[in-house]
Amino acid sequence: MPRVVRLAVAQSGPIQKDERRERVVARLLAMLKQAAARRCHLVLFPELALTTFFPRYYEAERADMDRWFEAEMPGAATRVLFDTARELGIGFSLGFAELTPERRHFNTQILVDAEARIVGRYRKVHLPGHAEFEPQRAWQHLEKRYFEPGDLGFPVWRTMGGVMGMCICNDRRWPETFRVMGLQGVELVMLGYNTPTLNSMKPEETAATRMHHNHLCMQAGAYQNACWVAGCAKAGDEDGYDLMAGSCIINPDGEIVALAQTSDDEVIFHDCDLDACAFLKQTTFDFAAHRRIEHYGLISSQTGAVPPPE
Ligand code: CDV
Repeated sequence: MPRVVRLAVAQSGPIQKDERRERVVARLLAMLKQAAARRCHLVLFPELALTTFFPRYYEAERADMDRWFEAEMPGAATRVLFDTARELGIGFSLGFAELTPERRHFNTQILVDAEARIVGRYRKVHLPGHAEFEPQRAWQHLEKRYFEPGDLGFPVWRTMGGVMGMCICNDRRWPETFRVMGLQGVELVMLGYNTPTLNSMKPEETAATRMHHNHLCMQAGAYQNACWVAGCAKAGDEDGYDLMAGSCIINPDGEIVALAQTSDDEVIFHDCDLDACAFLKQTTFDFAAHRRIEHYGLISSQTGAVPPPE
């Protein structure tokens, strides 16, 4: 029997600063129901799916940003998502800003099974941007101010018929992200993203080039680790700042098999045959047969590049 996960990627359109959680959750619910009507097993929502992309705003007092965080999951506003998913028998993966009981702040994504149990939790490891206000930027990206780096590594979970992993936005640009999950036999990696359409430090970089980077790194991650990859954008104009769309599902050959056409709420679907990972995992990317770890030491012993002396 093939192991087919019918996957929905529920791209979000923009969320404005004053949009209440309840209204956002209603939008997510509408997409969850669309996916259930198409008999999907699993729906992927974006990074920080419940709020506007608040790290673009500077706040001198960090605690004043706690209103963007969820101290409970599910909480009052999100419980309906869990209850409805359980009734419909559909799993989902959701990104949100997590405030722990110890008052730690993480950019988090969870994996929820068809019984509405949280079976996986990932906390973003690669936090882009900066911690202080930087006037030279066209807009701010203060993830390093409001979050601490994830403390859970890149785990994978055997659930919903396959081996599932997650990462978040900037993580997709780092081959290490996918390889650590590849080394655990991952078959489907789900990630959400909030990526500005333009570069705050390089105005001449085109939106097309940035979309190319977006897809390039996810396609490479899929192929080089022989797994499915799904990327879910929060897209469109948030408070005058445009986020790219381009949500997609990528097969283990690195090919895009489903692609969002709009910059708004939009659900795309694909039947992901997890057994399609096996061929490359057993041949070109049979890690046990071909990897040469005696030459990879620098990857985990050094962060910055050190060119040879002049
Ligand atoms: N949310 C993100 O992590 N965004 C980054 C941007 C700032 C480059 C990304 O890698 O898409």
